[in-house]
Amino acid sequence: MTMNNLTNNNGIGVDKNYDSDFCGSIPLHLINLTQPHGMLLVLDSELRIRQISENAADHLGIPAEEFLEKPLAEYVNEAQYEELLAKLELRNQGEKIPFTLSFHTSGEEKQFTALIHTEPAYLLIELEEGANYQSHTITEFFQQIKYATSRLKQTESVESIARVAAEEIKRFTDFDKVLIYQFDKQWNGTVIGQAKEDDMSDFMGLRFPASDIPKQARELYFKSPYRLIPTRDYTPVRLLPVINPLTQRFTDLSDCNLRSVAGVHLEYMANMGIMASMSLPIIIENKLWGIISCHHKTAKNPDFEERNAMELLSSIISSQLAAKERENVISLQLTLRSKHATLLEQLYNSNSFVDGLFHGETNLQELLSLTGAAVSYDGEIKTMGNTPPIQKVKELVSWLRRNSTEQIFYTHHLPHLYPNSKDYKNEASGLIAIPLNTEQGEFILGFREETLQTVNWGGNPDQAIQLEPDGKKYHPRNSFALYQETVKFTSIPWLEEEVAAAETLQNAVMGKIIREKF
Ligand code: BLA
Repeated sequence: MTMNNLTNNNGIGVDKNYDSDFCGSIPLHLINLTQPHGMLLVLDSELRIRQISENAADHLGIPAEEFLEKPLAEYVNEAQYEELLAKLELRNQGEKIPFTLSFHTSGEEKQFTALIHTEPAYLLIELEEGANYQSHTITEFFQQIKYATSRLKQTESVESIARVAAEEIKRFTDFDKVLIYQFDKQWNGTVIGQAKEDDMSDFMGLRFPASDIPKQARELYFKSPYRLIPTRDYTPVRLLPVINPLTQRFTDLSDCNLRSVAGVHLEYMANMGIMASMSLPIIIENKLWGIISCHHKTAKNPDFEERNAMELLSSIISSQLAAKERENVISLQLTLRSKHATLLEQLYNSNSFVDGLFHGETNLQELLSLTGAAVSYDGEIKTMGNTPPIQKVKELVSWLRRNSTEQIFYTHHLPHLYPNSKDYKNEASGLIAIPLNTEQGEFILGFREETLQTVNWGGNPDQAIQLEPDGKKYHPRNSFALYQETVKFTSIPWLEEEVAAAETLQNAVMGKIIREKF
């Protein structure tokens, strides 16, 4: 495997933190507003209606106020009500329970898909019209998911999983565009898989700044398996009464599907030229690895079964990606371990540890994918490959001595931390310093050359937040057209596994030094 397999999306060189506190502090959960494609009911422990979304009349033909303080049992199918009670008996706190609920309010029975959220002080019921169980058969779904899974299993790399995942979700849902979006360490993200209609703009390979999906929005993916906005063109619906009488606060809508959307994001969707959007998390080892983002030019509201199937697909995709990443790590570890074993043997059989590191079947440069290396030991500097001039290495060693501890120090943008090194960026934009004796200025130094990288942003990230002159109103950027940034003074980043290999090497060399000395 080449190193690039693991590093091409590691956010090389993007030093600027685009994770905006400003966007991150927009409250999403205490907004007291819902989207109108469903209704929200807040019930007390006796299942009386204590708060209701004002659009009740649109869905049930009776003004919202009339429902307040009434028992839910008064309006719904009796058998279903009994079933609901039984389900509530078995519930776990925080669990969402989906089922069908029929209301008889306007002379006829109207079927809703209901989702119950249990909170300590109350129950939330979200109701959406049109439980359309006839539209798909279970067999149809099962076949489609089975087909998608078998295609995913045949893939060879993270990139091909992303491509197949986008294709399969698009085929399954008919969204106009489906994107697989991977976060980097700084929460910027890159589109690594795409399937789209021809007239949709091409986002493949584009990077988007962290502020586009701020922290609190990212965290909600741990509470809700998807975020669905069937249309951005809607009038938000208020809850009646405004304050939840059971808590004397606004009702927390964190994990409600119907939660109304932050204005800035609705504008963002308009700027992207889409009307509907749905996103699902890719969670690996309890971390948000990425999202599956689906766009549609016109309004679109996948039904409950479709959403459930998408949830299932997204977890299958997550586990395929997790397995592939794990495989990549193991294969890199194996390569490093085998080089390491050879190097250790060489080290022990050589006259001096420097000889052992520099000469033989393998060497330090190969082990850590360096473009140059130096050893500062016993008052002398020895080098291999392309390195800064000896005098400069000496100065670098003094800097390290003043600033570093006994721990391994590594950076893939040395010139940002130590501006004097700009002169030799071609040899050492990346540095790994393995201390042997920091006080004496004894180090093994690994260098990586500058790797100029072009980052393709979806719109200028420095213009991601547009503040109006009043300093209060703000907008998202209005162009997602390619904006290229050339990142200078950086090398290919160091992988965790390489740093671990450097640590093992440090111990081995220390052992060798002790034996050389005594
Ligand atoms: C929400 N931003 C989101 C969401 C996505 C994105 C996926 C979740 C809601 C959804 O699924 O539509 C961003 N969508 C993307 C990106 C791609 C994509 C990057 O398809 C790339 C392919 N947004 C801004 C600015 C702010 C901001 C400047 O551009 C803040 C000032 C905030 N984005 C913002 C907020 C939400 C959001 C607050 C949450 C909206 C909500 O859930 O109500």
